[in-house]
Amino acid sequence: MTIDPSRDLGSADALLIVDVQNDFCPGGALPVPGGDRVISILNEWADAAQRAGARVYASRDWHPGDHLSFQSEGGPWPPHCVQDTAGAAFHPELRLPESTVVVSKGTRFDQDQYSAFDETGFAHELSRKGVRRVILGGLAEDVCVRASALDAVKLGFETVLIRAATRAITDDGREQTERELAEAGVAFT
Ligand code: VGL
Ligand code: ZN
Repeated sequence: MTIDPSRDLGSADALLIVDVQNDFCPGGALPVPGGDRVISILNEWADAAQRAGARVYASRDWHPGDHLSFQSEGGPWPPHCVQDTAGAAFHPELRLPESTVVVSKGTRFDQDQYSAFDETGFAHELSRKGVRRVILGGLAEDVCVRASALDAVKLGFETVLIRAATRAITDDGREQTERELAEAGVAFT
């Protein structure tokens, strides 16, 4: 599937920019290889979305300082995206339209939230705004992009991953994720 962002977007579309935060980019606490390479592409999509009347959402990983997903607490990850730190800020080159709505996740004390839909009310927001198609990109393809895309299809949204605008933590993760997403009904552009 090919979506031309300058022609094919409309008010029933939402662009979801997943976790383009300093900690997931080179130099950050949990860097995704090439993570900053997604930024210029997402900037173009965000511009086009705004011009077309499509909604723009940006999710962020937003953890309490001693989150249970951190290795120090027995979790799988180094400390990252701690609320109100520089690492948790959106990458400075990411240009979000003023109307962008932020979806915070990873705030729960009792379990991690990889998906932007996981107990955030996000699906409700999209439905309320008449959104039928979710177009997404960002970081990391094999973690939070994966979980968000799987939830989006499961919730009945037409779901499209901008393949050039996402990067995985591992090459294996990328392959496995793309196979899984395709099987689930996620389209790629
Ligand atoms: C993520 C690992 C831990 C992500 C969040 O945004 O992909 N990955 N927390
Ligand atoms: Zn996290």
